[in-house]
Amino acid sequence: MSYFSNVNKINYEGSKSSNPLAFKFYNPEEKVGGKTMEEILRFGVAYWHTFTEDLSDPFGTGTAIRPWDKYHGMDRAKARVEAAFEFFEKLNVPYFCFHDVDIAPEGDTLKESNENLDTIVAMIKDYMKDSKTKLLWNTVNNFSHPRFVHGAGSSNNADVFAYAAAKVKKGLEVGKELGAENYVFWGGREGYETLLNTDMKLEMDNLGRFFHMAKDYANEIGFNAQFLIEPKPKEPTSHQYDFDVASGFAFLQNYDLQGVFKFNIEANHATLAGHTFEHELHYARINGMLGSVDANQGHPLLGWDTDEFPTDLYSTTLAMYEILKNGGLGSGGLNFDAKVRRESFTPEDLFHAHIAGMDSFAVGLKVAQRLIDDNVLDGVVEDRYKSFKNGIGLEIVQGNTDFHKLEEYALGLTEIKNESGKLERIKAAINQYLLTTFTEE
Ligand code: XUL
Ligand code: CO
Repeated sequence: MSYFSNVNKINYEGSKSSNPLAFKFYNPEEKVGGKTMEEILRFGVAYWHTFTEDLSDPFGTGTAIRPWDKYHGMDRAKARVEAAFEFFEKLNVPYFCFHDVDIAPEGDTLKESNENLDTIVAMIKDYMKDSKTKLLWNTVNNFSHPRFVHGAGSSNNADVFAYAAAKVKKGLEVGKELGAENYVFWGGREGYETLLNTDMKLEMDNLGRFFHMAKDYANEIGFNAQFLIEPKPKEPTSHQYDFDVASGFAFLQNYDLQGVFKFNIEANHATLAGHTFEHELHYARINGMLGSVDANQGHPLLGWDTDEFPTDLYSTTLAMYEILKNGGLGSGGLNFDAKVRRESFTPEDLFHAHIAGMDSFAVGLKVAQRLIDDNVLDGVVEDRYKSFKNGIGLEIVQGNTDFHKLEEYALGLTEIKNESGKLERIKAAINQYLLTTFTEE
């Protein structure tokens, strides 16, 4: 049975192709800076947005036409697995990601939910034997069900804390069973609405305990995946505990978890926090904490998590710049935590959307590699900070000075000369690289 019978395998046809079902820029075998695009970009499909999502919004019901929706319950879950592996194969993606409830429906009891999961996980494992597509990461949904109304690991209700722990325990077992390369914790409802009824210290201490127990259990069962925290500033709660990389990093240091986690950075979460995507990637990178990426983009005019497919080439370029400077993503990848718009409801739109995202990151990769090869941004930065290369600047960075010496030096200064930051010149250079990288080929 085929779920995407109108679509053949998506091939690279080059920038002149007018075939909507072909890659124009993503050529998996093409080498960029010594590695293939496939090795660097490590694209992943998000199961929830592609196979579970119905495209409903707060004002309207779902519009998605999905051939597997003619089934119900476990039959639909099984049909989704069949559709998913057909999709992975046709799109030629190396990875996928899921939450527990994306792949298998919850039962009436935890035991029944676990049994449903076992059935679907066994089926996925079977499909993975004949597929090149591997599990980038899995996670559990500890936020949708009404039991998580007050949070999970930060709930005021100890029974819910226990239930959430049991779900993560199962999630770690599933990750091990399917060879997940990472395991993700997104805060979900780990945050609060108002301090008027919240013991923030207890909630954060409990979250710290939760993560330690999760790592202990992963070690116990020999599940070596990289643990990732995915920051998000708001939505669903107004104050999420892992607001951004900086606050997440402080949390990890506070609770002695720095060596256990890296960050999974999502573009739309970065912009919701009032940062750029590249700011979050950079903050994680300079602290050795950049683990993986949820590739999407927010709508510039809307203030919520719109999870659009990434098509902004300026953003993918600056993101790929950070990723290349990081030496790649290690066990991480670029997971499309992105959904087609409500009006893009056909099964083919799922291909168009992923092709757009993959091509956009392929462009970003090639432009970023050229910016690095030609030392465009590094040269600018090096020049801008040259005052710390010798004289008093070198003494400051070497720790050889103090306020007495600095005052003495400052008193001797007759003139302070600053130089231009050359911002417009730099932006023009990036535009030049963006526009010429492909026309010159
Ligand atoms: C929510 C979000 C999640 C995580 C995984 O905004 O990004 O889908 O990626 O739980
Ligand atoms: Co995400």
